[in-house]
Amino acid sequence: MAKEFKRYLVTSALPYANGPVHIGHLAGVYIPSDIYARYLRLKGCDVISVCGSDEHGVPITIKARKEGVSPQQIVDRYHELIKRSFERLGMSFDIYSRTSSATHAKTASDFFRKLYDDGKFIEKTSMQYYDEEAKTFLADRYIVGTCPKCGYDRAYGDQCEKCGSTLSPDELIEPHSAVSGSVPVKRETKHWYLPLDQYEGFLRKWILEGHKEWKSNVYGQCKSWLDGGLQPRAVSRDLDWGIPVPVEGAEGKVLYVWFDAPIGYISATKDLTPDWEKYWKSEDTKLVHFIGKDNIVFHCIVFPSMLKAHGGYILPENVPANEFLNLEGDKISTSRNWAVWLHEYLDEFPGKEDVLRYVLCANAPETKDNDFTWKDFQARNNNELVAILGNFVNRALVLTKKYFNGEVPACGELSDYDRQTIADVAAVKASLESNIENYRFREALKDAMNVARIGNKYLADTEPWKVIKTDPERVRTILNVALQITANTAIAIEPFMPFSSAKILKMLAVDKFGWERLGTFDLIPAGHMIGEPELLFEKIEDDVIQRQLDKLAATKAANMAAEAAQHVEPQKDTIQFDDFQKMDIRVSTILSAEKVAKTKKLLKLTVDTGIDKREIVSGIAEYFTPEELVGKQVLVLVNLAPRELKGIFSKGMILMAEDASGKLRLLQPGDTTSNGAIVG
Ligand code: B3M
Ligand code: ZN
Repeated sequence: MAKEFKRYLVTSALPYANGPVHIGHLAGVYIPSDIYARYLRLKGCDVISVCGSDEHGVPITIKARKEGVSPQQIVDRYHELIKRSFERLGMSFDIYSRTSSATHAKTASDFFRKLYDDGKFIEKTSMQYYDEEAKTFLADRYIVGTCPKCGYDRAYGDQCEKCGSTLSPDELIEPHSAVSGSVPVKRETKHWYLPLDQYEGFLRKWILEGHKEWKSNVYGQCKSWLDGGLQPRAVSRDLDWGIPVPVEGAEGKVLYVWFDAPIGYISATKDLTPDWEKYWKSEDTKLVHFIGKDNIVFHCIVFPSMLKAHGGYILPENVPANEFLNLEGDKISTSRNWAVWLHEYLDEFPGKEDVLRYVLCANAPETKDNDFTWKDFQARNNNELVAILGNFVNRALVLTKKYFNGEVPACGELSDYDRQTIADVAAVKASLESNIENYRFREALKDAMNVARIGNKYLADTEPWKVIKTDPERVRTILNVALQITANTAIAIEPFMPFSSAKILKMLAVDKFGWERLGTFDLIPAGHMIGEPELLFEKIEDDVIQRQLDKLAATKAANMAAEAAQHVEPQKDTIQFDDFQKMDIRVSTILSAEKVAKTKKLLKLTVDTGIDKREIVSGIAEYFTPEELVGKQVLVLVNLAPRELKGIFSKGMILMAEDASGKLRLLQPGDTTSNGAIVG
C-alpha cells in the first residue's frame, strides 16, 4: 500500500546561470516537474515547488573571464533571463530563487559547519594542478586535456563532454590550463572530503532495498555507482567565486558547487515560507527531485549522504530523472549553440507556449534519449492540437453559439451512445492519475488528450450539424454533453497546457474546476451563457519550420568552420628548393566554365594561362557554379602532366585552399595581374 503523505515538496534542478535554458532542460526536468506540481495543486494538496539559479561553479567564472566581466554580472544576466523565460512558459514554481542569495550563503555555510563540527569530513592535503601564470588552482573545468577514455582533446578535469565520463584532473592526458593555456604545475593544497564510502551501507539499504520502484534508469545508475565502490569526494575548491569555506585558515577556498547547490533547495524553501521545516524535516512530506540523468549521482548518492550526515532532514521519496533530448539527430550543446533556446522560441512563436509544452512532453526522453525535430513539432501541432483538441473545442462552442445563441442547452434523454461516451471520459481519470503519480507523463498526456479525442469522435458520430434540421431537441442533448466534455478537457489538460486550459474556461465563461470534478457531467449548467469562441491553436506552415531548419543549418556551418579553423593538417615532409623549382605556377583567367555531363563534382574550364588557352577539368562543382568562376583570375600549375578525365584532356590544375571541413576556396592574386605571371 503506497504511503499517504500530508504534503509535497517538489524540487527542480537548479539551472546554471551561465546561459539560457533550452528544450533539453525543459523536456528533461522542468515540464515534468511543472505537470506534477500543477496536478497536485489541482487536487488541493499542500504542495510547494522550488527552483532557482545555480550561480556558482567554474563554468560561470570561465565565462566571466572570457567576457571580461565579474561572475556576479554573468549570473545576474542569466538569472533574470532564465527566471523570465520560465514565467513566460507557465512554469509554476512557488519560488525561483538563486544560490548567490544571502539566505543560501548562510544555509550552505551552516550546513557545512555542522558537518565539520561533527567531524563528518576527512581533511586531506593533496597535490593539485596550479596555473602559475593566472595564479590560480585549476579545479574541474579550469583544466582541460585529452580524455583517457575516448581521446577527445578538449575534455574537462571533471567530465568529458564527448563520452560523458566522469574524470579527475589527474586522469587527463597532456593537461593544460583553460585560463592561460599554460602547462600547470602541482601545488599542495588542503580540502575537506565527504567520505561517501562510509554511507554505502545506508545507501544500499535506502535505495537498492527501499526504492525498487524508482525508474530503471535511475535505480540502475545508483546500483552501478554503489557496485563500483564509493570514494571520498572533495566538497571544497580553491576558487574565489562561491561560498567561502566557514573554517579558520580556509581563505581562498569555497564550497564545491555540487555541495552547495542541492542545499539551494532548502534555502529556497526558507525564502518561500517560515514553515520550511515541515517540508524538509517531517516524514509526512513527500520529497521529489526532478533532474536530468547527469545529476543522478548528486541527488541519489551525494546529497542524501549529506542529509544523512547532517541529520534531521527527510530523504527524497523519488527522483524520476529523465534521459537526454537530442535536436535534429545531434546532441544539444550550449557551447556549440546547437539548441532551441527557450527565450528565442517564446519570441519567435508568441502564443504557442502550450505547443512547446505539449511536444516536449509527448516526446520526453523518459526512459531513453529522444530526438526533437521541427517536422515532428509541426506535425503534432497540426495533426493533434489543431485537428483534435482545437477542432473539438471549437465545434462544441461554435455550434452552441450558432444554434442556441451561446446559451447552454438543457440535456434531454441520453442515448446509449451518449452514456457510453460519458463512461469513456470518466474512465480516463484513473489512468491519468496513475500515470502522473508514477511520473509517466507521456502516457498521462495521451490520457488527457483522450478526453478531447472522445469528444471529437462524439461530435463526428452524432453530426449535430445534420440532426439540427430534423431533431433540434436531440442537438440540445448532444451539445450539452459536448460542453461537459469540453469542461472536462479543460481540467485534464491543465497540468500540461495551462494556457489552453485557461482559454477554454474563459470561452466557457466559468471559473477553474478542481481535479475532483474531472469525470463529472454537471460542470456547465443549462441556461449558462458561454463566451466568445476563439481558435486554441493554428496550423504551422512549412515556411515557419524551414526558417528554424535554416537557422540550425547556419549554426552547423558556423560550427564546422570553427572546428576546421581549430584543426590544421600537420606539415608534409620537407622538400628541397629544387623540388619546388620544378613547379610552374602561373596567374591565369578562367574564360568559360561548364558542368561535365553525368558527374556531380567536375567542371570543364577554359583557361587563359598567358602561355596559351587550355582546358582544365576541376572537381569543384560542389563548391562553385560555372557563373561564379568565369572572369576570375586564379593560380594554375601549368606543367602538371596532362590527364584524360571523362574524355576531356585536362592540362594543369587550379590551386585551391581546402580547410579541415573540406570547404574549398579559390586562391586569387590580390590585384589583377597579367596572365602568365610566374608564381614563385
Ligand atoms: N546546476 C544543472 C546541471 O547540472 C545543475 C543542477 C543543480 S541542482 C542542485 O545541468
Ligand atoms: Zn571522453
